[in-house]
Amino acid sequence: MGGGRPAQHGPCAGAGCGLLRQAGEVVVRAALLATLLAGPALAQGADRDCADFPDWESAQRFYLQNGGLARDPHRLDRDRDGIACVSLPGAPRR
Ligand SMILES: [Ca+2]
Repeated sequence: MGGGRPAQHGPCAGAGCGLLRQAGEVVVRAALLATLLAGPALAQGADRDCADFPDWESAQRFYLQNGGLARDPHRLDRDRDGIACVSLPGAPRR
């Protein structure tokens, strides 16, 4: 018996097989790229930005409903002063 290494005598030994494998890699890379590009777009439904709110009050309400300063999963309060989206109309002046 010749050990546990089976010889590689498949039908895919010529240049045509190499091309086929190359095409397969391109498809895999394209799919990977599509996933990377689609990722942020898909996440847009979940993540909210200040630009998603018509005014400061609705942004602030959403921010407080989502944990406020303690959590702020949407990063609406970047400077962490408890006031979300100061750039929106209706935001309190400091
Ligand atoms: Ca703030």
